[in-house]
Amino acid sequence: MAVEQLLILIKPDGIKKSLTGNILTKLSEARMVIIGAKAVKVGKELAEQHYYHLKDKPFFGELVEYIQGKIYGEPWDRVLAFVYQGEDAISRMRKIAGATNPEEADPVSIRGAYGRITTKGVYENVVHCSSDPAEAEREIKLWFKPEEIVKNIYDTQKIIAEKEEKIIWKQK
Ligand code: DAT
Ligand code: MG
Repeated sequence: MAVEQLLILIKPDGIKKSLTGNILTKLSEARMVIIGAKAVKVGKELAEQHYYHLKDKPFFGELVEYIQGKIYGEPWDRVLAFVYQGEDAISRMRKIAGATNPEEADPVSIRGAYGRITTKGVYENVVHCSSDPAEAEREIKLWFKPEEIVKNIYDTQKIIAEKEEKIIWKQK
């Protein structure tokens, strides 16, 4: 067994249904550690990059809008992003999350208990869970900056960024 890390997202439907606590409780049964956590308002580019492997599917446009929470609007149009680390983390967390199709997922899994398919055919399956170590690394690097993760999990490099625009807290 190897120590792995993965990206978990609580999708906008999970936030709208006020399931954050329930989801984190279920995930905590796996006894893994959270090494990164934040709320993200998902832009189109991030959404498309996250789901790039599905770009040729007929449901891609709706999937991109769903992860952005467009159908729900303010204040549900965001996701909560987490990086978890633990032994065999990916397969164990995917088991707790359940199958992609919420109608086919184990009823006690997160997706089985809380997911649904909309009349438009969108799988509102409440959480995202990385599928393998390579995807996990790609997704974690897409969603998090090195300094947002409390542990060094991938190699980093230092650069001098000149003329980089940055927003900082206003001085009083
Ligand atoms: P997973 O999220 O279980 O890793 P995936 O990567 O194959 O599954 O697909 C990503 C998301 O796309 C999934 O959470 C829901 C949506 N999706 C997948 N297959 C679908 C389908 N046949 N119809 C509608 N949405 C689908
Ligand atoms: Mg996937």
